[in-house]
Amino acid sequence: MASILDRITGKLAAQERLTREDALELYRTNDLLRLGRLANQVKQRRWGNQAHFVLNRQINPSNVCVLSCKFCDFATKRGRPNAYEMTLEEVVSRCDADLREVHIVGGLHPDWPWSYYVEMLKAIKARVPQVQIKAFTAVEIDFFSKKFRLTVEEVLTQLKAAGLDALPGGGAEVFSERVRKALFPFKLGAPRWLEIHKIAHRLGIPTNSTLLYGHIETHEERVDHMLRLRALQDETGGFMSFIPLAYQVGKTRLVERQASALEDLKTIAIARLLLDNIPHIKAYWVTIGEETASVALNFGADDLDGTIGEERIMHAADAESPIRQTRDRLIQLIREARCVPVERDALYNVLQVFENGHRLVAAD
Ligand code: V47
Repeated sequence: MASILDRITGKLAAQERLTREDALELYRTNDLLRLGRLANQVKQRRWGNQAHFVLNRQINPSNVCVLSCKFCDFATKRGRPNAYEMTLEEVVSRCDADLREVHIVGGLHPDWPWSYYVEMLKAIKARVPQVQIKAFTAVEIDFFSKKFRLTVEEVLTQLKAAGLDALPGGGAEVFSERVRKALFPFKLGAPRWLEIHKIAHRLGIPTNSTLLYGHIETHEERVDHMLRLRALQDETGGFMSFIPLAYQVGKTRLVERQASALEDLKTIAIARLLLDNIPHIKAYWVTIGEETASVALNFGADDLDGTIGEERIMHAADAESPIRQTRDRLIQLIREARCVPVERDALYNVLQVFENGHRLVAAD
């Protein structure tokens, strides 16, 4: 009898779409290397040997949040010793001219006015006009809409006019009502997260997508999550990338230990095979570590994210990756994976290709 991997090989050759059952069977396979090879073939067809990275910096303006999600070590309440709030000047001062992307996400702050967010984007664009701004998850957009009595369209239109280039993929967690009720009952659910991304796509704002895995979710819930993203992408085509985020145990300790490298690689490979309409699969080194991220470049991933600069959400949960990662280190990791480093911007425009130690292509 043909193995699942024989069957999937046939399906890929015939350009047939993978089903829910296919993906679940792939999670059950022990043949990790053959699964990785299949996913890598799909990656190669799209991107050849190239692997992307971006010079970026994360800015988390405040960890004060009205929510208390059970997986999150980052959020806190005002007045607690670890609470912090950045002024606009503090946010803007972190935007260096050599960056290509700033990635801004924060807690749902109970008191900040709408003008704080709009002025933040305007001030960043005034200081570093060439830096693209990827800011505010669907959770924040939903919060702004309710708090400031604006429609989602109005929120996004005003942010876009102020300088927003893209939305990050955070806040999706797992699209399972069971998991939502158990871990983040006061956070928006799947229909609203998907609706906000759909509106963003309609307004010409590209977005990313994520999955938080390695806690109490099942393989079925992971696969269903990916299939809902695939269905929306069929409608809009607005997702740039999918980023599986490995849950960091930290102090929330929903499980004893982080998902294994084997689970990380399987999830990345299955995502590449199932999400046939999402261009990029990101191996986010902050959560899975540099080594697994580098291996993942031969298991379906084509992107390592970026230099990050200063990341607080995962590091609040004790992520072990070093907090600063230089461009040279990313290039080295990509080369060790026998891939060609490609520097991109937030929207995946190619800026430079580093072939054989040399820069080959420079964008205008
Ligand atoms: O939504 C929170 C997750 C997300 C933990 O769009 C945790 O390019 C693991 O979405 N362990 C925010 N994950 C980060 C995010 C992201 C990261 C990198 C790139 C992009 C992109 C988006 O972080 C949250 C939540 O799902 N998160 N706590 C934790 N303990």
